[in-house]
This record gives sequence, C-alpha cells and structure tokens, in this order.
Amino acid sequence: MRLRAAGAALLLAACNDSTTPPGPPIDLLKTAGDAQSWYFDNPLPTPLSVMVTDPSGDPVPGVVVTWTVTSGATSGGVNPAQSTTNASGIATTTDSIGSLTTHQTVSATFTGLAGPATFNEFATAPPTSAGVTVGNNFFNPADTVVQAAGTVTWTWNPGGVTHTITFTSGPAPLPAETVQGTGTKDITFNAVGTYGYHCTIHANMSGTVTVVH
Ligand SMILES: [Cu+2]
Repeated sequence: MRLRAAGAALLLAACNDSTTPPGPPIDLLKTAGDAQSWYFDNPLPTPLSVMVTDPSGDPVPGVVVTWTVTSGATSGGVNPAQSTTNASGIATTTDSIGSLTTHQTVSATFTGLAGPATFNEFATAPPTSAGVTVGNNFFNPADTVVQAAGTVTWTWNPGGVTHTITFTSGPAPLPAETVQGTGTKDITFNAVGTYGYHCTIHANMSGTVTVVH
C-alpha cells in the first residue's frame, strides 16, 4: 500500500516536470529594442532582443540567431552578428546607426525560419548644445542630451528663487556645484555617460544630462 502511494507520487512529479525538452524552433518574436530613436554612431540604449519558441509557444534555448542590417548600413551596425538563445529562449545584440542614416532596418532569423523579424531604428545628429529652464521647482526638460564637448545652459526663471545644480552621479570628475537665483549657468561636458543632478534646496527637483559621442 505504502509502495503504491510512493509510486503514484513519483508519477505525478514526472508529469509536472517543467524541464520537458522543448520542440523544434519554429517562431521568433521581438521582445525588446524595436522602434528606438537615438543618435548617429552611438549604441541604441536598449539591446535588440528576440525570443525563439517551439510549436507550443515555449522558449527554445541554444538556437543561433543571425542579425543583419538590411537597410541603412553606411556604418555602425550590429554586434555580435550572431548570438545564441539563453535558457529563456532569448537572444540579444547591440546596434548602432551610422552617420546620415536616419532609418535603419535589422532582421533577426535562424536557420529554417520562414519569416525573419524586422526591427526599425531611427537616428539623428546629436545636439551640440542644449538648454534647461530652472523653474520653481523643476528643471525643464528634466532629461537632456548633448554631444561630447557640448555645452548645456541652465536659465533661471525670473523671480530670484535660489536653486542648486548639484551633480550626484556620472563620469568623474563631476562638475562643481552651482548655487544661484538668477541668470544663466553654462557647463561643458566632455565624458560620455549619464550624469544625475538635483537641487539640494527643493526635494524632487532633479534631472539628467546624457552625453553621447
Ligand atoms: Cu531648487
């Protein structure tokens, strides 16, 4: 009696086994990175990512996915050109768009797939300068992008309310703190990366500067 119960439990465990081998890869779905707008010759912020599935829609690991720039390939491109799906059936690559290519298409496929997936990506020239309004109590825009060696100008709203531009993160050395209540402040950024800053006087008054190539 006891033995039979143990046998039944074992059989149940086998039926619930989630490690059943997947079927053959049959489909490929975009999971991240489509339709981004960024800047020439800078890696898109989100890697391109696909999931390979079997006929029941379960992910298939170990499938080699080939990434190809199919239009707009003057420079830049995908890296790596091939990647293998992980345990979750996901394969990724990074992509950048070369100068003067405003619209790039990238296909993702694997051997035997009937219809590749297509990613559409967009780029423009990075701004060489940018402006931020210092309001009461906000930075507008809160998130700013500028090309390396470019200058960001913060302009205080009339009214004489003191605010600070205090950098808390980003490539070292961080710019010195600014404390003023009127006029403008220019800061030139040379190192590529994202800087975080805030006003130490007013909670929730914060912003970022992203410096691109
Ligand atoms: Cu403030």
